[in-house]
Order: sequence, then C-alpha cells, then structure tokens
Amino acid sequence: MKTRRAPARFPRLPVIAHEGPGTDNPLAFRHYNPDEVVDGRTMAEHLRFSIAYWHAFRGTGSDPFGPGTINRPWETGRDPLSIAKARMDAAFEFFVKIRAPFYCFHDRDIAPEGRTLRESNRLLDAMADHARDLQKATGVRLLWGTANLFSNPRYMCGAATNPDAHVFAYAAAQVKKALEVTKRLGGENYVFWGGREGYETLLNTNLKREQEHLATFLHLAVDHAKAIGFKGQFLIEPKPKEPTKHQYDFDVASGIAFLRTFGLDRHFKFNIETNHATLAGHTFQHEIEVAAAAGMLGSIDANAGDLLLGWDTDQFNTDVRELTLAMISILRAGGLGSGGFNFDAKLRRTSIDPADLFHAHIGGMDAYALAFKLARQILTEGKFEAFVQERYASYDTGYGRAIEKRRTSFRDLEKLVLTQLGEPKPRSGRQEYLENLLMSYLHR
Ligand code: XLS
Ligand code: NI
Ligand code: NI
Repeated sequence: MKTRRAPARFPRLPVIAHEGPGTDNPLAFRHYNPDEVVDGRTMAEHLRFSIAYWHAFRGTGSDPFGPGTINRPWETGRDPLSIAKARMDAAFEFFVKIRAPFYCFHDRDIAPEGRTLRESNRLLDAMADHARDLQKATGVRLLWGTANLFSNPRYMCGAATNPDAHVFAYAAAQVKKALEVTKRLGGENYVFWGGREGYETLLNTNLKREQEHLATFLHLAVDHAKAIGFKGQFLIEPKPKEPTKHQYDFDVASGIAFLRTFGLDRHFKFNIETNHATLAGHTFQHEIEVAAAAGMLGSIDANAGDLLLGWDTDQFNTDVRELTLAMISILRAGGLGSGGFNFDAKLRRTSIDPADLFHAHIGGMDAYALAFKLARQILTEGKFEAFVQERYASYDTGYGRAIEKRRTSFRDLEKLVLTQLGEPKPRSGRQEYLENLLMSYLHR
C-alpha cells in the first residue's frame, strides 16, 4: 500500500477504537463498535458508513464572503495529478482510521478536470487506478459514484435540462465515463443528484421539455448501465432547491411521480438526505416513510440542517431522537439493501484542524449507532407497533377488510351506516402518551 511508504497524513491521530459510553477519550467511539455482532452481522455491516470525498477532502471552508480556511497539510505535489494522489492517500488513511467501510465520490472530486473531455477522462482513469490500488490495500469499498454536473460553468443552466442540446450531450458523455469508473471500482450504487436540473425563472424555461429531457437522460443512463453490465442500484437524490430556485426532484413524492410518469420507476430507488428533507418542508422520517411505502428506499445521505437557515448547511447529525425515528422507519422497511449511511456533511468553517474531521465523524457514527440500538429495542418490544396495529384494527375484518380489498361500494357503505353502524365513536390518538413512551427509551 502506497500510504505505508509515504509519511502518515494524520500522524497524531489514531485508529479509532470503541471504548464504550463511559470513556472520556474524545477520540474513541462510545456506541459504534464496528466488530460487535448484532443478529449475526457486525455493526459495520449493518450500518455501512461511508465518507463523502467532496466534503471531507475537497471542501475548503469557503463561503460567499471569504475563502477556504481548513488546514490540509497533505495537499502538496508538483502538478494537479500528484496533488490528487497525495490527497487520495490521505483520504484512505482517514477511511481506515475512522473505521468507515465505504466512501463515495463525484468524478471531479477524485481527479482534476482537464482542458478537454478526453484529457479529463485520462486523468480520471489515472485516479481510478490509484483508487483501485488503495481499495485493494485497505479493504475500503465504493458505496456509490456520481458525476459533478453542476460546478463547471458549462452547466450553469443545467445538464440534462439545459436548453442547449450540446450541453446535454456533454453531460451524457461525462456520466457515461463516471458509470464506467464506478463499475470498475465495484461501486454498489450510482447516484443522480440534479444539482442544477431546475430553473431560476419560468420566463426563460420550458418546464415540460426540460422534464422530458431529464427523463430521456435517465433512460439513456439505464441503457448504458445495461450495455456495460453495471449491476449497481441507481438512486435519485431529491432536493427542492439550492443551487436553483426550484429543482425537479423536489422531494421523494415528486420523484416517485416523475419516475412513474416516464416509466423509470423499476430502475431507481432514492438516496434520502436529511437536510434536503427539511429544505422541502418535511422531516427526515417522512421522506424515508414515503420511499419505503413505494418500495424505493435506497440509501441515506447522513447530515443535518439548521432549521433557522434556508440552505443546505450539511452538518453532522447528533440528534439521537431524530435519528432513532429515522432508524425505526428504515429497519421496519427491511434496511437499506445495497445502500448505506454516507456522511454528506462538512466541518464548520472555523473547524480547521485535521482532528476536527475525526471528531465530526465520530459524533455522526456514534449518534447513528446509538439510534440503531434504540430503534432495534423499540421494534423488539413492539409497543408502538402494537398501538398502531390496534388503531387500524377495524380494517382487519368485516366491512373494513372489504374496503381494503376494494370489495365494496358507496351504496353498500351507505346502507351499512343507515341500518347498522350509525355514528362513529371518536378515539384518542394519544400523541402525548406516545411521545412520553419514546422519551422513556431515549433517556433511561
Ligand atoms: C448536494 C448534494 C450532493 C449529492 C451528490 O446538496 O447533497 O452532495 O449528495 O451529488
Ligand atoms: Ni447529498
Ligand atoms: Ni445536500
């Protein structure tokens, strides 16, 4: 492994160990024990944590008011390619030390963009070779790949929804390559996040044509995956806005409608991001439930927003209550399959030290691990399940069952009410009782 010969990038930072809830070591896990076996699988296998290359190794801490702040002492080299390699060596050292079995990237995160598409592809191939070697040496795997179709100015008016077919063609070529690289690296999924697939104003936009173009783009991607034998799961990552005013993959519900309208639903599931859910005016759990109800829950971009701010702040999530509710919905849906929990989260601009990257991910992983354990306990005891089941019990037999089976009519139901049922008796939803029950698990 190349990083063994090279100097360590995080010399004072150890491989993070699980020390249990009682530890006062800030560089240890309290709840996440990757090797602990739960139901025949390790916690690492259950949670499938992934590091987002773009935030952890490309985000600089810049904002609209000032430049980057974050210290990355390993970012040295003679030319863009050797810097990219040094950066990737540091990234894999971090993945190993933080005990993350997976990572995710955009094509342009791992390799510099060249002057032409041909040159960009050559650089990407070189970095994919380097990634393949590091994956082999460390055992770290690729959860998903994706293409950056939003940073380069050519994509300022969108990629698949650009008014210029030339840009559509360029984006198609870029995604073709990104799919091939993802396949080569054993990527288990491929993500489509419609960064600029939306509009700023309807005064210059043909919404219908743009949506049709986006659907065509996704069909072409499905065709190409088939052509090259890529078996990974395709995922749509909904987001309502930012950078555009309105994005077409607004939320999971509009994503499902879009995919079904254009005959794409068999090929896609959803990658749900906490901060995108809240930007759309939903809870994280709501988005998970909507996807699960359609059998389309795929993966999670694990982060948190600041509810007082109107943009994607991509913070690490340590809200155990929110995560426990999410985890209940995920476990009830049978888990994430080939998906995982990808930390699409970044350090605050003032958190400039390499150690901050460790603290951030330790907190995120611990919060998810604790939520996982609490959710399992809640589901095993089954109190909420029993309550909900009982609440709908009238649909289990008799005329309720006939309603669910659609073996009834307005005429039948009218007759029933007039001759037998009369007025329904209201029953309490007992929300406060249930909130207290939840609290009893969170604080024991
Ligand atoms: C941006 C998105 C992005 C995707 C990958 O808001 O979260 O990072 O996850 O393109
Ligand atoms: Ni994301
Ligand atoms: Ni995001």
